[in-house]
Amino acid sequence: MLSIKRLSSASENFAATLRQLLAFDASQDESIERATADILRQVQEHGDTALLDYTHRFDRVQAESVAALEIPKSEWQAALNGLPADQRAALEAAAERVRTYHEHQRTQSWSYTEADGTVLGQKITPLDRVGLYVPGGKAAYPSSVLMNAIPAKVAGVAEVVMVTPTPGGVRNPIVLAAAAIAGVDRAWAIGGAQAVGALAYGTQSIAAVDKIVGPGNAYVAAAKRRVFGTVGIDMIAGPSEILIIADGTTPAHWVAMDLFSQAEHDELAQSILLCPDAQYLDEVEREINRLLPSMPRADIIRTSLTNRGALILVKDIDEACAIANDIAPEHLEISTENAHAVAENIRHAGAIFMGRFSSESLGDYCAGPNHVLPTSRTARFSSPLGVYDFQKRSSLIQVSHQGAQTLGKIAATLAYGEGLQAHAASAEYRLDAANT
Ligand code: HSO
Ligand code: ZN
Repeated sequence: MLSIKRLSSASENFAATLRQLLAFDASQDESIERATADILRQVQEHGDTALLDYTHRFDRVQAESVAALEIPKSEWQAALNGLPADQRAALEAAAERVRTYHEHQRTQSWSYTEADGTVLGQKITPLDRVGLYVPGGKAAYPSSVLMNAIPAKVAGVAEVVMVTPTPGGVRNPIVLAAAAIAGVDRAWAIGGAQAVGALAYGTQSIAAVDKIVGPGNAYVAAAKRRVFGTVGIDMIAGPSEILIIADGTTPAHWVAMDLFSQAEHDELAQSILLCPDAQYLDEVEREINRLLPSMPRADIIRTSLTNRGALILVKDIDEACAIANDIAPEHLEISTENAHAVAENIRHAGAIFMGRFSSESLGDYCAGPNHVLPTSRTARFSSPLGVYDFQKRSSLIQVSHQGAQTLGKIAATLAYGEGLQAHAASAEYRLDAANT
């Protein structure tokens, strides 16, 4: 039997208990910090040599040059051709849907002209070069390659390069196939903090990028944090989360499996169910216990649900929405009648899945929206990864002769107020009065 917490919003200490449940120790490990700082310094100072060294040491891959670690396009193509037909078709269908969705996110440059002829606007430009980190081993998700690379390509990024560790030299063919489908431009078999350093600072063989995206282990996360500022980064993702609001109309085993679908990612993942019907919560708990033994990742699911999961009895769906807004989950499933109307009350969630047929797993792979989402309550202020993360904005200012008269006086007055004589003079030079 699995002991998942049963809570009730009516209990006196509910608020404190919920806080405790959500708390997640994000403190950085000192030894990882030190090791990462050292690796980054070595890569910055010694470039290719350091990269080769670490790749030998950590991945047991001995290469003569960084060029030899580049994974040639022919190998990606072979990986794609070697996929079972259904895998390939599914990857291609997912990529197509993700592309179509993200095409809706493209923003346009804009400008407007004032009465005196002054033109003001905003120009959108894609980033030049983006680096995509893809973890090796268990957490190498081809779906994440699509979710990271496609929005960059839709944004118009000229060069998307991928790095991925290949411990023991073993390359993941589905990751390579996904890179081919997503339109990644180049890839190297390197990983860890050293790969992040190579992307951030550039080496003799690898040109520096402007932004690094993609998930990674604690060393990769620490390295991304450290290089932020030299390059942009997407986010430091925490463990996956799912929150389900149910009214009892969805089959209980569907909901149980949805909770599992996040829990199976890792022991720290968080799966929570909110429902106003105690009997339905009992039913879901029974289904959890019935289904668990059949899951290949039962151990991970059990740990995650026991330590961080909960089935919570709420007063009604309105209260469930209020609690959901407080939790600000990465994924919210509204498994109720009239889910669309319920969603009107949701302000904070990375992705909102409405209705019993919208399982999070469909969103993880192929619905179209991105599966890189804000975790650990950051949905209060941040958004899914999107095309906008690969574009930037420049302000446009073209002041007319007439505009310079009005603006010149305002600017000069403010500049004198700030004690900045050169600012004032440069505005005043452009006043007609100054030139008569
Ligand atoms: N649910 C994960 C993404 C993913 N799921 C990849 C399966 N593969 C993000 O929280
Ligand atoms: Zn998932």
